[in-house]
Amino acid sequence: NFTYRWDDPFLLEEQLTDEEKMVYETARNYAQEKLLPRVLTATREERFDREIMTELGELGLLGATIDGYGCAGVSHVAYGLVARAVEAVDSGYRSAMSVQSSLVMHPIHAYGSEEQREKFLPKLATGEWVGCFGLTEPDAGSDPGGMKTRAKSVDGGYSLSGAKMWITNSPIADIAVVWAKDDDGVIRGFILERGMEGFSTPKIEGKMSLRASITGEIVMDEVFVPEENRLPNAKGLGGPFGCLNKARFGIAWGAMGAAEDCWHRARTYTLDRKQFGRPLAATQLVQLKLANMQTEIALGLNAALTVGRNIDNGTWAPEMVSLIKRNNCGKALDIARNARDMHGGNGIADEFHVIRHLVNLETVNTYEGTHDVHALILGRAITGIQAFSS
Ligand code: TGC
Ligand code: FAD
Repeated sequence: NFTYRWDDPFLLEEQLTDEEKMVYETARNYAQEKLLPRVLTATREERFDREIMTELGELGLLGATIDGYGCAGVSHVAYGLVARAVEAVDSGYRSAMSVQSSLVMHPIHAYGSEEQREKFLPKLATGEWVGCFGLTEPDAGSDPGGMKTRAKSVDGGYSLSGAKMWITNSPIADIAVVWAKDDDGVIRGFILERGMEGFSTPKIEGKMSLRASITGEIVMDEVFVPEENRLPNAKGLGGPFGCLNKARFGIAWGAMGAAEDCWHRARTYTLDRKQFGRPLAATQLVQLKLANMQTEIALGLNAALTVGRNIDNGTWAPEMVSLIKRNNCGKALDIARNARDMHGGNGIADEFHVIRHLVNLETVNTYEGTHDVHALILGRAITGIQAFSS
């Protein structure tokens, strides 16, 4: 009696709670009705529409896993489903959502004082304030421990100097969670606020990927940051990595959302398009490609669901997240490349969407730990030998 569902072969939907289904439907409807219609011009004009943050906030989609402070308090699986729905439209929009949720609100919630939580979280939850996360530097990307930004102790707080590079949302951010080394060389987290003297966030122009997301630098020239803006409970690289675990988990879902969009578009296109007197979808090569896409998406989504359930149950390790971030981003990139190819010449036109997913996924495969860096994280766990440095 059982009917096979080609678009959900392992019945992922039936493994979700009613609340998770509702969150996914809300995010999906919003993404398809409000984000999709503006993504082409935003990409052409290399523009991020600031109001997207307030729209996401109104729907309760920012910092959604946090309990209280105006946040929804839903499961990590629900958070992953939001990433999947939003990234089905554009990885850049998912970036804006995940930076705010996992890289700004999460550290304030996890490492902040009660005063910091009350001051910042409600405004970040509504999208009234936008945040960014400054870890990467011009000379410290995969190796953030090599950062040069310093937080010198001064009367009443710290003086921050240094530069952060490739920072999502920084040009429009009201606050920045910045990681810097203190006088003892220990990495600490600080909340910088727009208007602080010596704090600027120039935009990076000319990106060929993630053009609907705004990216910039964070330049700090002896910025005075009062003691009350230091995150009291973050010490060492574990602070920023604790945030990255959350964001990488969301990316594993998000990349599958982009892959699904490419797969569905490739299916529709090849069913409609006729060459040699029959639909492209009637050829064995095309069916093989569609079957490969389906297989990787089904496996990737179910792996993400498994890790999400583990996170919600407290039985997880960062390596699980590395495995799905690496796999799902790499597989999504392959799927987007194939979908582009299956669209022929039309595949390079933005109105067919697959080329945009493809170039976006180049970034997604690189940020939050590159594909190869996650292989090394897994390799270290498998062998007990770290292969990052000599
Ligand atoms: P390592 O010796 O491995 O660790 C140093 C300390 O950190 C702890 N730690 C973790 N804690 C929690 N979760 C994790 N995933 C952790 N990984 C490490 C570790 O226990 C240790 O703690 P302690 O107390 O003993 O000091 O550090 P390493 O310097 O050898 O690191 C190597 C490596 C490659 C694993 C790491 O540096 C790495 O993951 N590099 C990738 C960098 C990265 O992901 N950058 C992301 C920047 S943010 C971004 O891209 C946002 S894009 C957002 C968007 O737009 O969506
Ligand atoms: P590198 O570390 O220089 O790596 C270059 C190449 O060398 C890669 O292929 C890498 O895999 C390889 N490599 C590095 N080390 C090793 C090794 N030991 N063994 C073998 N191969 C190695 N960062 C933030 O802090 N906040 C943000 O909001 C943010 N947003 C971003 C948005 C965009 C659009 C982009 C492109 C990046 C963003 N990043 C952000 C930065 C991102 O996390 C880094 O680009 C990423 O971590 C890689 O660092 P890198 O660019 O310096 O490359």
